[in-house]
Amino acid sequence: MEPLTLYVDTHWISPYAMSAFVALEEKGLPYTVKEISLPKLEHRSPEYRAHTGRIPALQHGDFWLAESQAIVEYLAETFPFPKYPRLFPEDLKERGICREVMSWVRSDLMPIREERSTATVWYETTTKPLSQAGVAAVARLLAACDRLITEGRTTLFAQWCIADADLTMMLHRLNANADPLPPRVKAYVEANWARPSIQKWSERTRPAYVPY
Ligand SMILES: N[C@@H](CCC(=O)N[C@@H](CS)C(=O)NCC(=O)O)C(=O)O
Repeated sequence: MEPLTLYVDTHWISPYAMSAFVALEEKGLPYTVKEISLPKLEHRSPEYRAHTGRIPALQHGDFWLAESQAIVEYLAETFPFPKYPRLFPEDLKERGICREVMSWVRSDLMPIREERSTATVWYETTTKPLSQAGVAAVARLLAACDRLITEGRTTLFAQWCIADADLTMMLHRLNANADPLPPRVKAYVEANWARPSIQKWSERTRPAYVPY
């Protein structure tokens, strides 16, 4: 197998890098991680820019790929089931919803991403109340969870899929900052946060935080 390298941020707070990392872990693939410092603008170095200039990036042999969702899909298709565990549901409708959730958490809910940044998850939590826009975004997120998360189940579908990791990251921004969540959603996020692939990312030793 050609070597796989994942490029992540030195603070390990990029939710996009986390998604790619979880995908590699869940596939059980051998890989190495290289850290790129965003505060030191290492991603703007001519060498790194010649490849993607972005975090995360995956290097597979001499092939480079950016965009976390593209990385996850590339891993799913390059290392398919049944030799490797699934990242996406087998059922096409469930797979569609898995991709819908992945795209949605990457493109929407900006007030949550800003007011409950991932730095508040791994560095200092915040007690700052959410703005009106933040409250509205949380309401939309919880309305979606109401549709998506079945009582008593800790995965979106019968089996875990990569959207569970992405949705969990979005919800954990709230849970880590003691923003109230309905019991069903709290049980979902806490069960997923305990998943070994996510814990492996979460438990990294992190350097002091440098805002960027
Ligand atoms: N849509 C991208 C977002 C990635 C992203 O925003 N990466 C940031 C760090 S978390 C980055 O590379 N910033 C540096 C830059 O764009 O110059 C993905 O899903 O991978």
